[in-house]
Amino acid sequence: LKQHSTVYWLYGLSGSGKSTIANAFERELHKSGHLTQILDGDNIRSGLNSNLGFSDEDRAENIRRIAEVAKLYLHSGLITITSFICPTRELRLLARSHVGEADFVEVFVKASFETCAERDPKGLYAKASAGKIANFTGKDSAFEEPGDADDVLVLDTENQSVEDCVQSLLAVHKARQIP
Ligand code: GGZ
Repeated sequence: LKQHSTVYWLYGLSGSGKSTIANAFERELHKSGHLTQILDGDNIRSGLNSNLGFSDEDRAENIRRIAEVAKLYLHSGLITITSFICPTRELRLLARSHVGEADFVEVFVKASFETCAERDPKGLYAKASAGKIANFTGKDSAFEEPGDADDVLVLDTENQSVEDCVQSLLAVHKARQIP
């Protein structure tokens, strides 16, 4: 196997651009013949984790299982891209330690709560502000941005295009390939 597998751990607020970037990154990886697997709400929260909600406890269990599944894909040689809010530094550290430091790339998809609320692609921010969603991230459930010391690639979707973000990921990917 030529590719060096990696888990690209994308995280950020709902509406920050995680899925869009994950999908565009995957398309580019496919063009160069790589095998990939995206893990996101559509294939994890709807199935494996359908018994979990959005309490702190459930989010932690959600992330724990995702990290375990990501590790399985990683070890089968697939480039694995995860796309979840993963709201706390503690959860990111937990994911990193489950997957293993050497194969984990932490990617913060950065956009402010206000920007995400303006984009509101699924109408969730409107619902949350009407009090119809409990524990909504950024409103009544915390989101911690990474600290300066964290080993993290920041993709600022308020100031960078999707293409620019994908280029940053591809540069990391290229640097990680065994010559
Ligand atoms: C945040 C919620 C909530 C609450 C449902 N808070 O934009 P989306 O819709 O498709 O992505 C969000 C997704 C968040 O699930 P994660 O598994 O990524 O969260 S975590 O990592 O914190 O466990 C959103 C939807 O689920 N959603 N209720 N209360 N987002």
